[in-house]
Order: sequence, then C-alpha cells, then structure tokens
Amino acid sequence: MELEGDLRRAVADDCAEMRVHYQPIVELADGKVAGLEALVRWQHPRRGLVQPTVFIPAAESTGLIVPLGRWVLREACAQAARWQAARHAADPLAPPLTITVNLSARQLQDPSLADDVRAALDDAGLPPHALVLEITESVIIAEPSAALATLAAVKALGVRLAIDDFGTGYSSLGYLQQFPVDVLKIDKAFVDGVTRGGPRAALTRTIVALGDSLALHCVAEGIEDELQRRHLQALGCGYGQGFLFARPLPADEIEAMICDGV
Ligand code: G
Ligand code: G
Ligand code: MN
Ligand code: NA
Repeated sequence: MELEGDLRRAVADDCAEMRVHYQPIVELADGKVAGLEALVRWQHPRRGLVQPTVFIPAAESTGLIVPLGRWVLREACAQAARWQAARHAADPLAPPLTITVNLSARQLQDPSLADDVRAALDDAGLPPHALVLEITESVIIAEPSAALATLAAVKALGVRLAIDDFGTGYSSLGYLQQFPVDVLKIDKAFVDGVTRGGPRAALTRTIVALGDSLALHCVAEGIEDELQRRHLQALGCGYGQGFLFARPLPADEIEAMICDGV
C-alpha cells in the first residue's frame, strides 16, 4: 500500500512530517484551561494534512505506532513543559497544566514503554503527574495481563491514566477496580444525549456519579454547545473538551489560552 510505504519513510525520517495539534481540556466551571490532549497529524508532501483516522490504523498494523507514539510523547512533553513555564510566569498560583497523550494497544505490549515515558519526562523536565496517558477500554480488554503489567510500571513513575471513550467499549465495570485509573473521558455519544433526556441522559448522569464515587476526574468529550456544557456542569462533571471551547490546534495557536482561558 502506498500510504504504508510513505508512513514507513516518514517515521524513519525522525517523524519530520508529523505535527502535534493540541485540544484544550477546560474546567467547566470557569473555562480555564486545565490541560491539553495531544493529537497527531501528518503533513504529507502531496496529500496535505492527513488526519490520524487515516494513518493510525496503518501505523498500528505495521507496528510503526511504537516509534511514532514515542515521538508524539516526547514532542508533547517538551511542549507542555514550555507552556507550564509560561503559565507559571504569568500567574504563579495557576494550577499546573496536564498533557494527555493517546496510547494504542500495540504500545502497551512494548516492554520498553515505561522507560520511554521516563526518558520523555526527564528530557522535557516535566513532572510525572503532569502527564496523562489515555487508553480505550478495548485496549485493556484485548490483552489484560500484559496491559496491567505495563500500566503498573507506568503508574509507578507517577504518571496518570485516563480511559478514553468511556461507556462505549465494554459492559463490565470490574476492570475499574483492577486498573489504576485516574480519569474517565465520557464519550461524545453521552454528551450528545445529555440535553435530550431519556435513557442516554440517565446513563450520562450515572457515569458522572460513578466517577465521583471512585474519586476519578471526569472529562466530557465533544461538547459543542453551551446547553451541553451547562447540563454536564450541573451533573457535577468537572472538565470538558470540544469544539465549543476549541478545536485541536497547532501549538502556536494555543499559547494565549494557556494563560488566559478559552
Ligand atoms: O485528532 P482527531 O480528533 O481526528 O483524532 C482521531 C483519532 O486518532 C482519535 O481517536 C485519537 O485517539 C487518535 N489519535 C490521535 N493522535 C494519536 C496518537 O498520537 N496516538 C494514538 N495512538 N492515537 C491518536
Ligand atoms: O482520542 P479521541 O478518540 O477521543 O479523539 C478525539 C477526537 O474527537 C478527535 O478526532 C477530535 O478532533 C474529535 N473532537 C474533539 N472535540 C470534538 C467536538 O466537539 N465535536 C466533534 N464532532 N469531534 C470532536
Ligand atoms: Mn483521546
Ligand atoms: Na474519545
């Protein structure tokens, strides 16, 4: 496949064509930026800016996601450390920023993941608690024992873990007591349903209550309008992410929001 060959070349070229965009995660109460999710893009010489839904599957099936994911991690940690310094200079009392990076199943099977994470943090000068690694429920379910061992090693560094697309992946909640999870990211499907009443809204309310009772942070994904924001805040969801606040943007367009809010 042509895309696959191009991807192999791009990763071998130190990911020089890759870009990281960032989407703010805000406090629903006041719109202040609490953190950012790193989302990779590919500035392809002929195709233009290629979205991850196009090339992440090929990166996963070829194993290229391991070096690509390592590059995203290093890039995002370095950027977060620079933003953290800028924010602290502007307001020494501002809460620390978090940076969230997505992990694929293949990366959890890589025995050097914890070492890579430690090196990325050390080289960036970023404290471990500022990093959140995001995995989907399906990643845990696919390979529970390997995932558990790797995640325990990463957690031992002081890094936090988030479950992405929460509510869509798996029906048993048992893994929440087995896995050292810190953050639930509520899938956009539940956010879309929250203003419509009925069963979907009841489920959203229950997910927020579950997060609350397990002392997990809740981030509602894909918030697109003010009514959704208000409903989620009323339910007690602390954080949100979505086009209402900002789209994923290049780093230089994020700078001002870090210090002033969206
Ligand atoms: O950026 P966008 O909103 O189009 O992201 C589409 C999908 O690509 C999301 O599901 C996201 O989790 C995934 N994705 C984006 N960046 C990365 C990355 O660096 N690593 C992995 N594994 N997935 C990513
Ligand atoms: O990792 P995850 O699958 O959660 O990736 C986030 C994806 O959701 C990215 O593709 C991002 O562009 C997308 N996204 C973020 N906010 C919104 C939103 O408000 N509406 C929609 N439709 N998509 C969003
Ligand atoms: Mn994600
Ligand atoms: Na998601």
